[in-house]
Amino acid sequence: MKAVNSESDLLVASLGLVGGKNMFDKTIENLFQIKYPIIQGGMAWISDSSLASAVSEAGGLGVIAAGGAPGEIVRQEIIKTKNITSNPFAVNVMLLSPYAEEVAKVVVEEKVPIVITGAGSPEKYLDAWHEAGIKVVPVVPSVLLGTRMEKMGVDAVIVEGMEAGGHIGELTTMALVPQVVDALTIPVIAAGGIGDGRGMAAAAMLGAKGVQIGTRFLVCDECTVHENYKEQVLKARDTDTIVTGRATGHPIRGLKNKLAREFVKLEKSGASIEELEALGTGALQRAAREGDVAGGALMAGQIAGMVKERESAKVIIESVYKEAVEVIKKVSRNL
Ligand code: TUI
Repeated sequence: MKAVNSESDLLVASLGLVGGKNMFDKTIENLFQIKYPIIQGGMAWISDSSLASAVSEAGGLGVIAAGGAPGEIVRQEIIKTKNITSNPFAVNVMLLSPYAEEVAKVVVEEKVPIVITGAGSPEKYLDAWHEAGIKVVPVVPSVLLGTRMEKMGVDAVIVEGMEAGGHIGELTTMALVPQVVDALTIPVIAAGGIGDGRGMAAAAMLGAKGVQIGTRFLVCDECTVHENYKEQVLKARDTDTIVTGRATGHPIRGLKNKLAREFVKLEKSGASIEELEALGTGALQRAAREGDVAGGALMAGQIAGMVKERESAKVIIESVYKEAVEVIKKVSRNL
């Protein structure tokens, strides 16, 4: 930390506003060659070339989610994205996928500039990806995993709190981000519970160099998720998400619906992991592509309650950034 000379310097320093120590030092913009340090969440069955290219065109980092898709499907999405935008974009490789290995090869062949990994460690692919010039950014839910990833040589980490939608860890963004920031020297990107400029400003205060936003992009104009899914997110209140699957070791946050209630009931009755997993299989696809909002899995984060508008990806990115700068200025004026 820089020398602190007065009480007001101390306040400014504690707010993370000292040059080179906060989100606005352009670390992430330089690392990814993007205009805004806003990364779109890689949502399985949802984040395709349409959403990713719109976000990248608008100056954020668009992300194609490989989810559980085969390598050739992911390749098609990569090719479509390259045809729409010449800006950098990323592929999110979900490491629990049976196709993770082939997707890992496709991203090298297609010269994808950035790979984000979820639900595991990217260790076995790291050397091949780095040799191909790919920046590797794992999502981590704890200090221990963050430390392990830094030692492994990854380029940055996305620290995801349990406010996020989908597969989550146990800690909140507020508690987790500063602890990982303290433990690591590589850039930290905050995720989970961030949906507007206030959330982005808060993440900057915690020491994050960028943010990842999923749920708000889910309802945006360029997102091809089923209309019924969008309507459920737009209708959601603050208390409308629930975590299921703690018993299977794969806790998932999503909107409360018939499937989630059945899942919780089965979990409470001590059902086997196999039985629970059978109920979850194909559920996200059913909701995201077929619009089955009762029997499908409506994965979404806790900020669903404040997502009330359909906007373009460009409007979302520009307004989140502008609001973050405004609230930071407003708070610092009162010091
Ligand atoms: O991956 C996510 N969110 C997801 S993946 C997904 S698709 C899915 N479908 C069914 C079952 C499971 C997933 C929906 N949402 N977020 C990133 C994330 N990564 N959250 C937590 C983690 C994580 C967990 C364990 C990262 C690393 C990790 O490492 C364990 C190890 O192998 O050491």
